[in-house]
This record gives sequence, structure tokens and C-alpha cells, in this order.
Amino acid sequence: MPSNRARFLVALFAALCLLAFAVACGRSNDDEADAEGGDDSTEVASLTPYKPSGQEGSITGTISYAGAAPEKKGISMDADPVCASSNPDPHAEDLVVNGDKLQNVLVYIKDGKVGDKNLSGYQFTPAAQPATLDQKGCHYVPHIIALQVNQPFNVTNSDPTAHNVNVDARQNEKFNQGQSPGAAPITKQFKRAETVIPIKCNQHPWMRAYAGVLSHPFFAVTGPDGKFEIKGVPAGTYTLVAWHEKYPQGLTQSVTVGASESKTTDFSFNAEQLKAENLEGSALRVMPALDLPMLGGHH
Ligand SMILES: [Cu+2]
Repeated sequence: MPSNRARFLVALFAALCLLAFAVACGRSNDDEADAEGGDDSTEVASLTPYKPSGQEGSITGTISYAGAAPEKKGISMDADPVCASSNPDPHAEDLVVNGDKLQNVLVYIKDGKVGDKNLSGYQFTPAAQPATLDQKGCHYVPHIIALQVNQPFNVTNSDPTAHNVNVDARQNEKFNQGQSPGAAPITKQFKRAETVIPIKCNQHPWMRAYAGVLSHPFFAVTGPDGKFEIKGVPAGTYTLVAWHEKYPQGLTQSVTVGASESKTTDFSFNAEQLKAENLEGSALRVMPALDLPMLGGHH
């Protein structure tokens, strides 16, 4: 009997230890999460608000597409008769080449130096005007949207059908929200830099958009002519990234902008590289999500 009782006590003690361990683990995870939150606010507080010098420059350029562009892919909208009837001849938007110019390229400054200070050490006031992603003709307009951290982000529905906005963020809060015809805009903000966030519609599988969220206002998206212009750039040396959804690794170039200088920086994506990226498989598609927000000063 005493040995049974001893065994029971040992078992009870072991169970209590496990419980205590689990509670401690849970608490330490919470503490870590709190600490991370705390770090964020400390980092933000240590940023220097950027004051324009009046001698900002600009970066302009053209994005070309070298080699034979694949045929435009037709898509079927039969899943929703409302979409089908508003689009007699719908096409995919994942690779839009006009002549030899590439549309829908997000061009942005990734990091760099303003004088001897890291760009990421500056804080830029977010634009007050909302960046608006509309759902029109069962497409996202624009296909690529770029905005600043904490800038209002609105999603509107101009269609006489319901959409479901599924924002698959990694550094920011995800959201997945239905929006019926005539519904009020969905209004959000992204609290962290993230390039890029895929957006899809659960109702219409062909609908796809991408949002680039930057901690500064130095970004642009190429139009049908493949051109972009980034204004108000402080004199400095930067890493400029050109990102396209078919080229998830993007292209980069170093660019130095002098005081009041307008610098031209062109990029060229090519068809051969597209084949290589596709062969390397879908794992690469998550690469953009690995971009960390520019919090630290070590870039
Ligand atoms: Cu939809």
C-alpha cells in the first residue's frame, strides 16, 4: 500500500510539474509577444521625422519586356453570370505586355542612405488620402496598388454582385470580408511595411491583386507604357526594386540621386527568366513575404 501511495504521489507531482511547465511556457510566449510589441513602439519613437529640404529629386524609368511575351490568356467568368455578362472577352492580368513594355510593375526604394543616415531611420507621414482598391467588372482596379504604412486603405465594390476580399498579409493583420453590391467601403490600414500582400476573391478565382505597403512614399506602379515616376526623393543612394508577380524575386539596381536631380533608371524583365522562375517552383512565390519591415537601422 505505501508503495502504491508513493507511486501516486510521484505521478501527481509529475502531473503538477507538467502543468506548471505548461503555464510557464504559455506565459513566456505571451511575454515575448508583449516584448515584440514594446520593441515596435521603441523603434518608432526613435525614428527621425523627415523634413523635406526643397531639393528632393526624382527617379523615372521604363520597364521593358525582352523576348516573346506569352499570348494573352482568356479566362472564363461563367462561375458568376453577372461577371460574365459585364465582360464579353475577359483576359488574365498576370502578365500585361504592351509592345515591349511591361505594365503592373511595382517599383520602390527598398533601402538606402540619405547622407550618412539610413533611409529606414526616417519617419514619413502617411498620405491622408485613402488608397482605394475597387472591384469593377469582376476585376481589381488597380491590379497592383501601393500605399504607405498607416495610410487609409479602402476597398470598394462597384459591381452588382458580391465579392469576398481576402487579404493574405504576413506582417500585417489578415482579413477576409464579404462585400455585397452597394455596401460601404471596407476601410483598413496596414501597420507594417510589407511587399507584397496578395489579395484574392473567394467568389471569383480569377480575381487577384497585390498591395505593396511601404514605410515611405517612394514607390510607383508602371502604367500601360511601362513608365514610372517616383517623386520627392531625398538626395541619397538607394536600392531600387522592380517587382512583378511573375518575377517574385524582382530586379534590383543601385541608384544615386543628387540634390534636385531627376535620375532615369530602366529595368528589363525577360521571357527566358520567366521560364526559369516557373521551373524553380511555387516555393519562390512566397519570397516577397520574407521582406521584413524596415524597423532596424542595420539595412
Ligand atoms: Cu469577386
